[in-house]
Amino acid sequence: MRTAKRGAFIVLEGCDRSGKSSQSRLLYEFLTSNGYPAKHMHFPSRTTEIGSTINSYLKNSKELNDQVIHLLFSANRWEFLKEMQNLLNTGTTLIVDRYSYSGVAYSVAKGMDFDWCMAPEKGLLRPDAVFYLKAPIDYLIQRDDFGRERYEKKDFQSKVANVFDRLCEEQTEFWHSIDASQSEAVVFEDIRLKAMSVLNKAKHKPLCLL
Ligand code: T5A
Ligand code: NA
Repeated sequence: MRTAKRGAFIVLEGCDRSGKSSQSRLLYEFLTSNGYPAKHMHFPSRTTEIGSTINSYLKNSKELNDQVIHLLFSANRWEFLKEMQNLLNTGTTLIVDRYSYSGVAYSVAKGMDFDWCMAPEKGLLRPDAVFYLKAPIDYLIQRDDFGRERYEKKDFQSKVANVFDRLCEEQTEFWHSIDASQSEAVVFEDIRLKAMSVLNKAKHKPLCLL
């Protein structure tokens, strides 16, 4: 049976200030200006009720226990599952700034169990590619505004990086490490080339679940 060509599901991950928002915006703009249907998304999506609770937590104006905030971050992704599925199946490429891997990395960095953290992500869509923006923490903490939100502390970010490193080593078939300490333009060139290859391959592959 012939199926319509689907869009690609591309995720950008990395520590705080690694450039995910800048690079995902550049990629989205590049794709749309070259005629590829695309949508730019960001997790947490602070626009829903769950997202607004997450926002209060990140801004340190609300306290929640570690399990509760973990499940809220995950629930926030579940809120968008149907929409993401529909967009991908109708040919739109999704450029997503953070996803389940941030959910796992930040909670595991607190000392929580990896499998427990991954469990609520099961059944969400699996990305075609994860671009992991990696740079030394000492370098990232010098970027603008570092330290404003809850998790922006050097020791904690090092633990987060260890989890991302582990995920990247274990899932080499779809994780791509990107040197995020280069200039914005050089980082983007790397991402753009990799993204075009992912777009071409995704057309012929079924969507999978985590
Ligand atoms: N979180 C998130 C969880 O704990 N669980 C979850 O499930 C999820 C989804 C908020 C927090 O939530 C946690 C992780 C986070 O701690 P967020 O809303 O994505 O997550 O955080 P933001 O504050 O929006 O974004 P980040 O701090 O992660 O920054 P970005 O998006 O990585 O970086 P960006 O592009 O905004 O750039 C940061 C600064 O660096 C400069 C930019 O101009 C900017 O000033 N910059 C560069 N400078 C030099 N060279 C380059 N190549 C540069 N690229 C960017
Ligand atoms: Na941040």
